[in-house]
Amino acid sequence: MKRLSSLVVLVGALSVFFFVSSSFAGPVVDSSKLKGSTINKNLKGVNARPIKNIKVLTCPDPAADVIDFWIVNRGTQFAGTVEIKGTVKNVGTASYESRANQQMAQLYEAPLGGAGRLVASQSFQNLTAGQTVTVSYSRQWNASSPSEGEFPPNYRLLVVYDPDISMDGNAKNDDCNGVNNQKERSGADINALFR
Ligand SMILES: [Ca+2]
Ligand SMILES: [Ca+2]
Repeated sequence: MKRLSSLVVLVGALSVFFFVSSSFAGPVVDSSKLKGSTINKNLKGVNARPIKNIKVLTCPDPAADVIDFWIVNRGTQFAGTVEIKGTVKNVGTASYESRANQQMAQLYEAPLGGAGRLVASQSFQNLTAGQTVTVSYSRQWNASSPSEGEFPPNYRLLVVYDPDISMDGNAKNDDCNGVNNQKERSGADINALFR
């Protein structure tokens, strides 16, 4: 009985196979009209195997996600108080879990051709996947001045870690992608807000 049922399954599987094969065998479309397209004959001889053992990498990945600018208070047409806000986001698929004082979001202001100076920082500790932490800085801005209007500074957002973070015995605070820990945006975009 067991053999019989196996046979039935086998015959069933074979008929599905032949049905599927035959339904692909016929000319579904006129291939001569499909210039440059992938057509059935191109797939002959392709040794398709099922993909096995796909592992999705789950790891915490705090990243310098975005720098936003806006006018807080417009004094005159071209001047006022502006806010520069950096957002650090855990763009990874796992929670970032750490101890206090091991990580920080930093915002730098760098005048054209000059050295950057730290204008704001915000420490954080844990970030679930998708969670954000922000760092903000407000200042006066004059879009018609040489130092801001003509040669606006650059803003740089950084995710900064304690130097020992990869050796502290806690894998949950090991950022799996160091490439996205820095973001830059020109203050020229602040001038654009005043136009
Ligand atoms: Ca660690
Ligand atoms: Ca990162």
